Amino acid sequence: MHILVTGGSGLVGSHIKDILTNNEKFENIKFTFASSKDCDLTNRNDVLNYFKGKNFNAIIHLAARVGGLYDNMRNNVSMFSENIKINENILEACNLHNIFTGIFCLSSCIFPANPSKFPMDETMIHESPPHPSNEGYAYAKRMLEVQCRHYNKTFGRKYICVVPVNLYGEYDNFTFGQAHVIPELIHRMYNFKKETCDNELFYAYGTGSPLRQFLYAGDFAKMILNILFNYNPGHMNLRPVICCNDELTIRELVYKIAYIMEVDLKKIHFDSNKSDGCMQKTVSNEYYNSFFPEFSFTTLHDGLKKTVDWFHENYKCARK
Ligand code: NAP
Ligand code: GFB
Repeated sequence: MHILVTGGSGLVGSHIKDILTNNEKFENIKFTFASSKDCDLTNRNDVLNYFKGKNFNAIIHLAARVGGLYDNMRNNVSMFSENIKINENILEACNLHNIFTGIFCLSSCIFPANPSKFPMDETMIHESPPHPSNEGYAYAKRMLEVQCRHYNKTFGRKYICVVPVNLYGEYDNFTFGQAHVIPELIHRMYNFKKETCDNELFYAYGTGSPLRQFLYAGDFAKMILNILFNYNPGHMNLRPVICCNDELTIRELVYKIAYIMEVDLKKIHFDSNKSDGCMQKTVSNEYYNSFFPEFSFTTLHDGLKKTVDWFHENYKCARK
């Protein structure tokens, strides 16, 4: 079996690589981890040429133009354009090469901004418009769900959409202005501790009131492999599978990270002039749990500690 992992150099792809390293369960399976250096997935001809002769049997499609709230607010055009091209090119190539099985990534931020109920479940993705801050990314990902559903129906494929909440972990993107909340706070607090004098204050963005669920990327990587190798949709339709963990406010998150990084909590303030984004996007893990009830999640404290330690140890090579 030969599996293509697009987005192989990113946060989730790197965690999948870690799981596979020295893991005899997968020793008879070939994995190809591709990044934009191997093929620009927005370019249809590049993609069709890349697939030629590779004999991929399955795909874990992670590649995407990804960013935090503020990156999305500034770049809705490229978020839509790049992601819609990437997904269309990948699906065309997969179908052309008769790749029967695939895992495709959506995100909990594509759900309705004002849903009929919380927690949201996988049947609600298209219920009403997503949050305006990330319309570009959200609609591109919603089309991925539509495309997968119709490839399954028309060509008998097993393309499964997985829907993680906010992900974080080692190998994340810590770049100011692009990063999601956890890596950006870690990077900002790292600099704050290094560069400021005693009476300076640290400003987290927004009011701190929004609720978020966070999933350690190492857990998500395990979930993807579980679904790819152990999920039997023969018993159920190929509904998207939501992968989530506990929920907390941004304020609670900021204090957790500050505690781990030994930043004085009294110095922490919130800049309410900066957007909060979506106030709540709570989703339910029920469907995933019905398949894998024994799955145990990494606690947020342990996941944050691993990420902070990794950032300190890999500061030179981290994406920042
Ligand atoms: P990431 O760390 O930003 O990595 C993105 C990956 O996509 C990189 O390997 C990148 O390659 C590749 N890529 C981007 N544009 C490309 C292009 N034009 N051609 C080829 N490859 C390209 O992303 P991630 O956090 O691992 O996300 C993985 C998946 O999870 C994505 O589909 C994302 O939408 C989804 N997701 C992420 C989060 C989150 O909080 N991170 C939450 C929900 C869903 P280079 O390294 O060469 O640029
Ligand atoms: O992860 P994040 O940037 O994106 O989180 P979303 C933004 C939330 O964290 C907002 C607060 O409520 C911000 O006010 N926050 C506080 C900060 N301090 C900071 C900081 O230093 N940096 C950042 N970035 N936020 C994204 C979607 O929404 O969710 C994407 O826009 C993506 O499309 C991602 O899917 C998973 O969770 O708001």
